Amino acid sequence: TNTSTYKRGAFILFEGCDRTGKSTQANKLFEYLQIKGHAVKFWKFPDRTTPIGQTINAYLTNNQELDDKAIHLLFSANRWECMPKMKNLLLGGTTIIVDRYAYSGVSYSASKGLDLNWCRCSDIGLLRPDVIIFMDLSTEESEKRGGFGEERYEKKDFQEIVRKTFALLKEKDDDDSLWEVLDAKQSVERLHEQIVEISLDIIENCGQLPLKEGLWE
Ligand code: FDM
Ligand code: MG
Repeated sequence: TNTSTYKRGAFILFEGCDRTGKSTQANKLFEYLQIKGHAVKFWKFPDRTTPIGQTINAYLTNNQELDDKAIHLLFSANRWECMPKMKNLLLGGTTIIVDRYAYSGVSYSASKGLDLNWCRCSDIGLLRPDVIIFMDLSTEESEKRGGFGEERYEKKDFQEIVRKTFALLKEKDDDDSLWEVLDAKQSVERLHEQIVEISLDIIENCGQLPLKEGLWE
């Protein structure tokens, strides 16, 4: 029998287009794990609290214009600046639930016409998620959910392209088994049940494995 009690935390990532229920489900999972006594933390990208994040916020709220490549690199830098903290949490046994990451980074930027492989470069080497919970919803359905907001990118035609780019990214991913694609049209409760099952399994099984570094390497 294994007498070791040490377990690292799991890196559970939520990805998908706008209005697919990512934040709702990520928060529900966070509350569930907290109540069950897990050490858990919630992280959202972009992290708008840092100086880089504040520039990203100004861009997203249409208060600042930036070259497509420049803003792409800022989104990426915003992840890199969080790596030391995230790494320490995971090594310390805390599970992190992350709302968006490099997959959004590449999908949104490439959907503007930037080269997909160029877009991946700046995120190579980041921590790897243990699972990607991909909330999949047709753009018609997401639009029905009270409509898109006022931020840059929150437009039906653009979201349509982003959804296709996400699909392409999954198809090209060597780590295809990381992806759990969920039909986001299901009820909040039904989705939550599936996400809890997936997450408990990941938390249980990744604990003894070393931290996964080197995204897309
Ligand atoms: N977004 C998010 C990007 O374009 N690149 C990135 O690297 C990340 C993390 O920012 F439209 C886009 C996706 C979305 C916007 O995200 C803000 P939220 O989750 O809707 O706040
Ligand atoms: Mg949004």
